[in-house]
Amino acid sequence: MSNEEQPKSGFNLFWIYGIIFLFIILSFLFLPERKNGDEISYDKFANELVANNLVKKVNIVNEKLIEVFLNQEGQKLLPAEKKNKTELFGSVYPDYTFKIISGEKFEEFLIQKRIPYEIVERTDYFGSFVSLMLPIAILILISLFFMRRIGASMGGGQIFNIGKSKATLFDEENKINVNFSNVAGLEEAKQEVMEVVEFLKNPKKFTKLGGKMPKGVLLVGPPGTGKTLLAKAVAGEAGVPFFSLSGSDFVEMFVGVGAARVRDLFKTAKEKAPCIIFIDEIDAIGRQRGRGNFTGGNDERENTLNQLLVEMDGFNTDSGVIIMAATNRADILDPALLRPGRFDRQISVDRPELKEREAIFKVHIAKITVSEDVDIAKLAAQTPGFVGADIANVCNEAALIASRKDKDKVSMEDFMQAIDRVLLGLEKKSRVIHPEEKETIAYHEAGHCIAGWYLKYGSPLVKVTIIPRGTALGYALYQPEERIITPYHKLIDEMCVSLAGRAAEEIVFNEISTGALDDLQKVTQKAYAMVSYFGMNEKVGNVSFYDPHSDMALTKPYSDQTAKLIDDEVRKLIDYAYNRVKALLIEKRQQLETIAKALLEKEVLLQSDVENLIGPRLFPTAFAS
Ligand code: NHX
Ligand code: ZN
Repeated sequence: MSNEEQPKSGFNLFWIYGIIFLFIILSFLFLPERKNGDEISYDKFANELVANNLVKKVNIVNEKLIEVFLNQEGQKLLPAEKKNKTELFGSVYPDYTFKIISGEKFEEFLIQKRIPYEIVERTDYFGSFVSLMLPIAILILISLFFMRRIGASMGGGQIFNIGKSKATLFDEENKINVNFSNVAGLEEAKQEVMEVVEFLKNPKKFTKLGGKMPKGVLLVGPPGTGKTLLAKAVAGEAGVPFFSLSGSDFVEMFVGVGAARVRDLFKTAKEKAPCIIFIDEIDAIGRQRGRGNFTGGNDERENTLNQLLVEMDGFNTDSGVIIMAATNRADILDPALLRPGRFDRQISVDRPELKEREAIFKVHIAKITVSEDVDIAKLAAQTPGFVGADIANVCNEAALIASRKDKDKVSMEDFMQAIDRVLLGLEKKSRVIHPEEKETIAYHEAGHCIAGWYLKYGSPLVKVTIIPRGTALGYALYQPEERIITPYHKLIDEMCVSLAGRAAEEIVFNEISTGALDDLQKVTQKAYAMVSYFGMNEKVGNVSFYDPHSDMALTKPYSDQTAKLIDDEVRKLIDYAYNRVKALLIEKRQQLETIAKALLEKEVLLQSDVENLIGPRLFPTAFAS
């Protein structure tokens, strides 16, 4: 209950400050006026009061304010409610006041009229107090406001929590209900982390013989492959507390906070041992020190990293704390993190392969109602390159698509649509496209289709369509092969296929368009990779300038001549591919027309439709899944 009261009291305090502040302002505005008599004009003073001899005396206050005290004659003329109100706390209040510009001139006037006067120097204690306190009060309020904001952003109402770690703790009360049976596909990774589970369950078995267990396990793999899930499953299997946080949680705008949080995290973890600390996205703090640090403003991150290294050195292996961390780029991590005694185990969590995708599909499909026609093997084959998160997304989309159609089961067709959706974005059937543009699009896509069909290393076509989807107005979808290395000739053929859209536009309309942007980007990237990464150019030679650390734009690891050579060779390569595919399309003009016309008519052509239109593909598809 106490943690419920805390923010409340802070809230009240805030309001009390606000009320005091408001009170000061209000009293500043209203109190002085009540003390003084009604304000009159100089004209009334001179022509009515003085002329009729009603003034007893006046005070000249600070040379700018005149306080008028009436004699008994004058008092009689006052309205009833103003009479005899002059005594309050022993002080005499004036009946009238008015302001003047020059005290001296006025004195002359008074002497001339024989009116007694008194020169009063009055310090406005209240006013000066307010003008002194006002800026201070504003400052206090502003800082209070910001501190509350910062405090809130750190999950607590208090500023003092700033050095506390932000880890979420899963333990007996806040249970993890994930174990290895929930993790599909990552068979090898599971095997490796099993060792960690064994250790956490029974540390003595391993330390008895003097062996040391890993302190840190680094899970490396692309986003969405299930690194967090795997770490959770380890904790779930071992039945130990699990601290989960992200590398960016350490990073704050205040100096020293990151390091303090690391210290706090390890202190709390040791109290809960045996346990697992899981740091997601560790690259946020673990990036190599002293690199790309032009501004010099990254000291705070380095301090945090240093503290992490110190803490990992500091506790011995049988303290029972195991750190797991996840990153999608192990190559940019500071080497110090990967030394023995720190993250000395690396487990790669790769994109799932065919069989693994099948297993992942099985896990997700178990949660939805599917019809009998759903072929999990085919789904897995249709989704190369998908990670666990993508597959989860596909299954969810499929269920949503089926519900939208008021079906009671999710069918294979829904899954296929969901795959397109996840791969390419929303279909935009309602987009209005001019018939002339539609024709350009059809020939562009037909070009891609024909090139892939007649080039030896083209990938098998899945479908070609001119229905816009996502950012694309049309697309030819290929079945990527499950290959690990790519031969030179396949890269060339792929470039030709990408350039075929533009080539078709040029051949048919003798005009090119902006639509080829994506295709050209792909081709340029591929060509530069071939020449400067993969040593696939004779003149540049068998060299690779591949460096995952550097941002190429700033530090080119080669001379200007080499840069020029690379640029020239890339151009030659792209020109070659373009001319080659152009020649091919001219040769296959007949088939190009057939496909384009069919596309304009039917909008979508599947592989079988293309086969019926222009005959089967001559080359066997290698690596078909
Ligand atoms: C556009 N997109 O954004 C339209 C919607 C050649 C039939 N203008 O290669 O969709 O044209 O094989 C600024 C200027 C993207 C931003 C021009 C963003 C051009 C896809 C390219 C099909 N299929 N291209 C393809 C496609 C396009 C694009 C742009 C831009 C088209 C082509 C985009
Ligand atoms: Zn294209």
